[in-house]
Amino acid sequence: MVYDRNNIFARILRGELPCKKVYEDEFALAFHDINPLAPVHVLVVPKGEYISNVDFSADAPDAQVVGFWRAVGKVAKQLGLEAEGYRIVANHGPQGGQLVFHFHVHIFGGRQMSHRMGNMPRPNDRQ
Ligand code: DGP
Repeated sequence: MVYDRNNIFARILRGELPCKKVYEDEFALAFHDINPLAPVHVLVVPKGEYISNVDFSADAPDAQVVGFWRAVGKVAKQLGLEAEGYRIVANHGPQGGQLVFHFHVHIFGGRQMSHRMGNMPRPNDRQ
């Protein structure tokens, strides 16, 4: 698969599409998910052309990997989620349910998360 420079998150990173930004530094941009699945649902995307964790973890320079994951931690802290807790998720590929093919981490918070993380989809779940 080739990275599509016109995917939605690439366009948000270039400022061509709006987002509700919560954090930005040289390594990452974080913004609210357009379809929140929890009271707090924020996406953190690296600055760079990575499709998923597959190429990000294999190919990104060390400084980018470190900077990105530090940004994820900073965002969760900034959102006030550390005390009560939060969940981070990154989907890869069709069976992972990935919809946008620019690597991103979901941060979920503000409610109790289910322990059934690997459950089968229900009929009315989005595909
Ligand atoms: P994933 O399945 O991990 O690829 O999740 C993609 C997420 O991106 C999904 O939760 C909805 C969100 N999303 C899709 N389009 C937009 C958009 O234009 N703006 C924002 N803020 N989020 C979007």
